[in-house]
Amino acid sequence: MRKFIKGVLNLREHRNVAVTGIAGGGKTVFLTSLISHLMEFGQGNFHVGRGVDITDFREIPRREKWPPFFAHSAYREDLARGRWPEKSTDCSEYVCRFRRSDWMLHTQGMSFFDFPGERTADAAIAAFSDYEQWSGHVLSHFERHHDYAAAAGPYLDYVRGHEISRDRLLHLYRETLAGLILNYKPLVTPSTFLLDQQGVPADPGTVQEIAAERIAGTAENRQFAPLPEKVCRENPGLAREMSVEFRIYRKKVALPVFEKISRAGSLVVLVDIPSLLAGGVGRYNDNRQILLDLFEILRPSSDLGTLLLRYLRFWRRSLSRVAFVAAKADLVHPMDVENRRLIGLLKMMTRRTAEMLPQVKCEWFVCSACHSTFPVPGVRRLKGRIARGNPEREFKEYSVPELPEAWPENWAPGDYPFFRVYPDAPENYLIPPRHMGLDRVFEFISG
Ligand SMILES: Nc1nc2c(ncn2[C@@H]2O[C@H](COP(=O)(O)OP(=O)(O)OP(=O)(O)O)[C@@H](O)[C@H]2O)c(=O)[nH]1
Ligand SMILES: [Mg+2]
Repeated sequence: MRKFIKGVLNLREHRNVAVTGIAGGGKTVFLTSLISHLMEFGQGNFHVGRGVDITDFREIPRREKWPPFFAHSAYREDLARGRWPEKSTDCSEYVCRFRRSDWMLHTQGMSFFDFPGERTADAAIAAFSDYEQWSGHVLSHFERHHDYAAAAGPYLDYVRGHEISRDRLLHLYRETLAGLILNYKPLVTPSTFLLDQQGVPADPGTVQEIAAERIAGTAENRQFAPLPEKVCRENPGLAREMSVEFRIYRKKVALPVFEKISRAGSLVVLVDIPSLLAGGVGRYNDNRQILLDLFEILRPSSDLGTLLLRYLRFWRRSLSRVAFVAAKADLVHPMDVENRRLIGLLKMMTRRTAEMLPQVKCEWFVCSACHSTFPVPGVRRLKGRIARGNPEREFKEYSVPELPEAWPENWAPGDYPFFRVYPDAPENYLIPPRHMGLDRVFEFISG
């Protein structure tokens, strides 16, 4: 009814969409392919509703300076040339408008927000406005998971001691973060340690080299680390200093990203299940914790929600839909899509997260935004331009592991060897990349 009235009054409908997921999860490729399909509607196997037509697609220039423009045509060119877009080093947004034949007189506007996945690790910094609460949250995550012992053990031992020096504390915390990076654990926070504010990532190296190179904050003299309550009580000066740096970081780096996400009407949560299986249980636990932290922000009563309500007069909870998406589904054998193992693993991992927002409509999808493999029928093998040992980038057949029916209790990196492939996209821009399930996700997030 509301849409009909809007249609008769020729009002415009605008939907803000935020695409989230850890670094390398597929956000930029997802958006590049989706925008190509909307732009060249009808040229790719992309269907909306019952024969809905999308016409008059227009890119809308951005008025605001931040975030910068999402460079769709450059990323589309990358795919056409057989390479993946570069990893994102800054936030960006794409705004467009188009007509839908199922919406009588009005047009649909959509904004798509993309950002560097490293920043998802700062969700807890946005969720907790209080430094000690944040400290407790991060330290308990380290303490809860035995596979953190190696990376965080020395730090946890140090903060259990009595003599705490600022420089030693920050040094040991930087070594902890360096250890997480080397173990492919995405929960590196503050995330500027991994990707700084200029978008420069950490160089490869030893724990000591990375810890010496990088900073845990916004500047050399603006660093912070989590402290247990007892240490805060015994070292009030140090705790005060850490709390000040925490708040500066929260304002400068974390809140701009998460404010944008929490203003979205639709959220796409990309989960890269092949890389979680390939990366081991630690990577899975981290990704899950990051999702829980992110949804903590989106809870009506969260600190951020209350903050936004207080400071942004016009702000109101606008999130109405969340699409959980098992991305890069073309890296899994279609047998494990048909037998619903892939979507099963996605639902198991995200069910609790979805329950945190009972007022929001959630759906689960399997998707490959740039489908770059072909199945070998009857056997668990795929054909693709496998990235390993294939300088000519030829199509090769290779084996893929069977998906487990449920998440195993424990597994190590390498137990599920999934491989990266080069993109297989038309060089002709008129024809969007091959996809699977992208149109279903679009239908849901634009609904
Ligand atoms: N096979 C396949 N690989 C994909 C697909 N989408 C992404 N990838 C792979 O995932 C990598 C990361 O994709 P991006 O879209 O850059 O990931 P992102 O989430 O934007 O990463 P950050 O910018 O680092 O946060 C790519 O370089 C590809 O190797 C897909 O649909 N199919
Ligand atoms: Mg990206």
